[in-house]
Amino acid sequence: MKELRINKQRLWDSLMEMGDIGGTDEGGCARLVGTDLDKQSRDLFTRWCEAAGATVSFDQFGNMFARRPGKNNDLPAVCTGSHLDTQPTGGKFDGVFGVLAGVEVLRTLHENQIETETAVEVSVWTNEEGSRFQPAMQGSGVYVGRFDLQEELNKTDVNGIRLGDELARIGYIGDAKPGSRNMGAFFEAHIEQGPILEDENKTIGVVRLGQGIRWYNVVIKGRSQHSGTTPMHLRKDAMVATALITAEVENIGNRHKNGLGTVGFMQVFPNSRNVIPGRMNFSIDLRNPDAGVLKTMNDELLAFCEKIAAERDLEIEVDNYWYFAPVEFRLSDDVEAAARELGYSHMDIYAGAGHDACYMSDIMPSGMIFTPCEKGISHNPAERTTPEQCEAGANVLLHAMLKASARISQQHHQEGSVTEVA
Ligand code: HGY
Ligand code: MN
Ligand code: MN
Repeated sequence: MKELRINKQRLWDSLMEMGDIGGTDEGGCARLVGTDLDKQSRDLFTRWCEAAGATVSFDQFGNMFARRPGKNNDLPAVCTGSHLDTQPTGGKFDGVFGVLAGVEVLRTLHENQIETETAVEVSVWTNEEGSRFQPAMQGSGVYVGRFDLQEELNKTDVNGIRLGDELARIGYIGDAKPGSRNMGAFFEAHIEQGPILEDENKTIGVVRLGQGIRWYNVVIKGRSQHSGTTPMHLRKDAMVATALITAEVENIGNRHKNGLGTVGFMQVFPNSRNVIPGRMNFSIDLRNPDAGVLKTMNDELLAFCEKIAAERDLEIEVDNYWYFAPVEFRLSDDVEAAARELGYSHMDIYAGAGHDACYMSDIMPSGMIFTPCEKGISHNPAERTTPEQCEAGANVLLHAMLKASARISQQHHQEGSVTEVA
């Protein structure tokens, strides 16, 4: 088994073929959850997995599972997966590399007629990006019980379209209850989406931790008035308050070690050139690998918004509707051992982006494998990586999964029953 390797060209060709579904002129990909393009990508994933001897099913939230049986199918399966949905101006590799690395594992096992100790599964998680519908990592969050299924199916996009209706329309609402599968280990391969591996000239990132994230919806209510007749000192201008808070989000990010603060989404009402904006809706994204620092950043933000509301006599609602604490990956030693045995340069790293593996860690030991991306650019059509980097990540995934599968089986024979593989 040690000599087993994935097929680099086949993986790369699949990445390019999948990237054509929603492909953009700038070489990126725009494939939002619940769209016809999402359906096409899911259908293609299904065809590929079935051709590799797996059976594909999906649950009530559209999360997909391609299952390849092993020697003992009563044991918890070893799983991998990521997401096929992209940002509106995304690249071809964010999420998709992890899914297709999993498909390449299935193909490699199938063509070499390898019977794994446990079943192997490749999953596709609905709406990881959190762009069209919020929050991010919605599908894995529903699966592990962080979010309520119905509540999330009822989420609507900016046009009032309901996610549940879109998933039904594209034929990806299944019968299975999310969270009902017998899984014992989860790995996710993903491009780093940052510049560190490239900068350190390392091929593999052994991800030890996923950083904490806080997302906010902010609504500022002032008063719409004529821009030509309202003296400056009599205004209740929601836009200026938004600008001050946006600048403070940057200050909060800069003020704290590893602090990150972003305002990425904004709606202006009435959004007319000669009307003082009376209402603003916008997003705030705060991140930090240290839960305590992230809480301090949160407190500073809330205090600043209160100050602006009082000084400018505005109504400011700050809803911290999504939070997840930093998470340690318990299977990172398998990732490191696989990288070392395969002779790939590697280093410890932490995940700046949220990933489905962060939630899967709630219910089973998980691990992540990072591979470099050019200049660390991601969430951008210029997102690039190479066939060799994808090959390395998929080979590490294959061997980390084989290690975990053998360990689950070994534990079973020693202890009689296995619930998870730490
Ligand atoms: O927001 C994130 O970090 C991820 O891309 N959903
Ligand atoms: Mn991703
Ligand atoms: Mn992403």
